[in-house]
Amino acid sequence: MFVEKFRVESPNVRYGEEEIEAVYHYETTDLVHESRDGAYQWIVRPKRVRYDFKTQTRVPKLGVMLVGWGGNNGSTLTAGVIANREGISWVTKDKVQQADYFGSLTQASTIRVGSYNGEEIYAPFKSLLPMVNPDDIVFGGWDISNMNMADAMGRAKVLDIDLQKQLRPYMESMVPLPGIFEPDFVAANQGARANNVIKGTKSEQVQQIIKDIREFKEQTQVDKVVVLWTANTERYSNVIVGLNDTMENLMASLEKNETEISPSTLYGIACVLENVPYINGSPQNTFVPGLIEMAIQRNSLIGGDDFKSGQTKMKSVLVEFLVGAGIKPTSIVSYNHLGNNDGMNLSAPQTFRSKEISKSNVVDDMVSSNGILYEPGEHPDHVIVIKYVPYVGDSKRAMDEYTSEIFMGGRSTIVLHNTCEDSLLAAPIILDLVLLAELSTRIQLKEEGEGKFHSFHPVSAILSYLTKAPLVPPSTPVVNALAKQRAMLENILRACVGLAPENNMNLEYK
Ligand code: NAI
Ligand code: DG6
Repeated sequence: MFVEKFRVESPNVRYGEEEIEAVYHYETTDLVHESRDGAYQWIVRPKRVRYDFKTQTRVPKLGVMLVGWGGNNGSTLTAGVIANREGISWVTKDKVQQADYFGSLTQASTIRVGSYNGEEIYAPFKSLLPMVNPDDIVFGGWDISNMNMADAMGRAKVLDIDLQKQLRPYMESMVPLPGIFEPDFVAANQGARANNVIKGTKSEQVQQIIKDIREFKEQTQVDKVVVLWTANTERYSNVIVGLNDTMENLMASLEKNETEISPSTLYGIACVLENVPYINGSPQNTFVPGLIEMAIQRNSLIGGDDFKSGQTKMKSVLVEFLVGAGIKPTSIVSYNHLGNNDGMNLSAPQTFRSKEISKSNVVDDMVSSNGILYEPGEHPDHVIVIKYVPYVGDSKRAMDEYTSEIFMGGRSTIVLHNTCEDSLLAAPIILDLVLLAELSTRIQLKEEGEGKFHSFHPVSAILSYLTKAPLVPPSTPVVNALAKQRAMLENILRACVGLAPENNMNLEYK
């Protein structure tokens, strides 16, 4: 059964005018490795830690500034939100289609709130805590191409033409601000697009981005801004001692106009200086150590890397299932071909390499979780291939072959073929990233014994479900398994209203 909303009644929860306050008992374990009777053994000690959470209930008017606004993802997301806001429907060859938010975790998925008369009761994910309604987001941003958003939507060739015609009047006057461009960081084939660029030194470019954010806030009268990179995949920047390894060195390099600071890092510096959340939807190492240090010092939210849309989501589900079932994946081969501008940019070896890295690491935690199947250091063969095939446009083809060892030396091979519309998968993920980033800045917590409330760690691991290579605070384990990532996010939001984590035990029926 489905309910639209619910409210928790408990001595541990108080819904106030300004805040929801909750006391939550975190059940966890302490592990000790100690010598007893001459032999080392692991001791596990269950422990219970009290946490207090408070969540501001006033939902701000949110501005979202996209870097690469005029690209396929940026134009598709903007169009999709306007279509939802205006209640637009359009005619396809099959039916009259209504605008929706399918593919968004916050807008189109549910959580289980309990059972009633033997029936499971579900409510929208977004009903857990007050969240920004995506229809109310004000969009803006930068692009190195000066095309207005209506034409950009046409260039992307993603949305049905009847829908595009209805959206044009809303989007024609939206024009991206000039962006920071450095040809060396992207494929040479992207240069032809760059007719809208910020001139000057790197330091001046950062100042311009800060000015743009302030002016956007002023003009749109939004309360908060989130900035998200959905521009071209860049090559990795070199991490060099003295250049970008510490905050101090990064800022000194900025003043020296060092060429190795990438555009995505420059936008990041501007956002951190301005205390505006900044999320990286592409695979490159935007968050060099110096920028991470700076975000931590200034307590400014950063999140990334690389939207997790199709193939990688499937991979993190499938490999978790196989390894969790005691089956040993030994070879994983993933092919993609696509024909959009992203595909064209990825046809250069250095940008492909960034994507290869973020697509390759996603099975590491699952493999290392099972010492019965894998020797220390052993890893399945894992190959990533991406080819540019202009004709298929945004309709990406993803083909995967998983070979595994099963009982008694047997082999099992699973082959998947997915035809998917790349930007229609990515747009709702962008929405979730900005909505959850905004929400997480309204949550404060304190652990038993801590005097003061504080915000979540600025390196936002709670966004992991949405990214291929989750950026996590230093010395934090990276979790790629999709079900665990979703459970982490859902359970943290449940804790904010004093609800126990979803444990699926159903003991009341046992
Ligand atoms: P796109 O190529 O259509 O759009 C990128 C836009 O960024 C272009 O309009 C370009 O002019 C602009 N741009 C390039 N450099 C810029 C800069 N320095 N400053 C401002 N604007 C700049 O690409 P698409 O399909 O929208 O993808 C965007 C990014 O998202 C890519 O890096 C892609 O790898 C990543 N991504 C996409 C996924 C998907 O399913 N669509 C999934 C995972 C990641
Ligand atoms: C080719 O892989 C193009 C990419 O930008 C992908 O579309 C994107 O990284 C999505 O990857 P995945 O693995 O999440 O489907």
